[in-house]
Amino acid sequence: MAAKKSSFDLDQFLATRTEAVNAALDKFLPSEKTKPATIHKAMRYSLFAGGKRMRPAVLLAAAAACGGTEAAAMPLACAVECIHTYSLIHDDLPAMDNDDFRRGKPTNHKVFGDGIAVLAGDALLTQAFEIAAQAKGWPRYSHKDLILEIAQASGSLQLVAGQVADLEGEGKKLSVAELRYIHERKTSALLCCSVRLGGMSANCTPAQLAALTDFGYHVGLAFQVIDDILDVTQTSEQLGKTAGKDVAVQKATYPAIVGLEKSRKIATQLTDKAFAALDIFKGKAVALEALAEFLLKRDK
Ligand code: GRG
Repeated sequence: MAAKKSSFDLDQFLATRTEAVNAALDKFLPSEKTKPATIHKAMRYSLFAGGKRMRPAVLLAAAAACGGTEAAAMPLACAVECIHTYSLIHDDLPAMDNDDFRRGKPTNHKVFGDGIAVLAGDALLTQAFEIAAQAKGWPRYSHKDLILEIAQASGSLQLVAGQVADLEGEGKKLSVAELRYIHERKTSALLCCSVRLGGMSANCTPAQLAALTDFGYHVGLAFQVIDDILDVTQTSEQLGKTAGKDVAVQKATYPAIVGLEKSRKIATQLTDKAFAALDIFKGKAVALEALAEFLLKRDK
């Protein structure tokens, strides 16, 4: 299945939310001229390099599904994008994936050098918590809950754990279960955290939070399966990053383990599970639904 026909204007949603997130990030971050200028230039270089802003988008869409406001959700949307950008800068370093292109531009370390790129990632990670601390607390979710949510998703049990397993898995034949472990942590954890934070910013009910968790988990897994497929089927120009890298470094991926056709089927099944999780919103989660479909059908 995985085709929910709705009249929701996702292009308009993404364009307006991306503009709003960019404007908010611009306000939260020190200007390029703030001393030491090099680090602020490097942080802004990757942050404003043209990412798809999917984590802020799902966060804002989850807030809307729970009747929240964009203003309340915005600091959290900016925080998750800072964490995501930090992870990409570090992922691209010579000591990790050693990539030259990201978001259609030379990678951070190619422009600023390895040392500044490490520091730009570190500073964005820290910046995320500074921004999140500026979100207001809600009756059901205190500042402590919000900070814990972000710290746990990006720490050594989730995002970093996924990256460790990914690095250690290179050149090895992994099982589907081992690959799932990597995807849950490397990709799904931060996407799921984003969706949950959107709900929390709207003071969502525990039942809504459980549904958002279910949605975020499955959309996050589908996102990485599609990412693996695109690595094989698209060009570097289309992706804005080096295509075919997974095969080159013998990375375990769904296409490598189960083939392209089965991988597409798995991504569709995961997206269907994500759609099913939204039933309790009774039509109020149209933006989330449209995003899940968009992520499944994306070509970059
Ligand atoms: C702690 C040294 C240190 C490093 C951490 C955790 C980590 C580095 C890296 C993991 C990052 C990673 C590559 C995760 C995979 C998730 C993924 C598919 C990212 C691409 O996301 P998109 O397509 O990118 O949303 P854009 O550029 O559009 O934002």
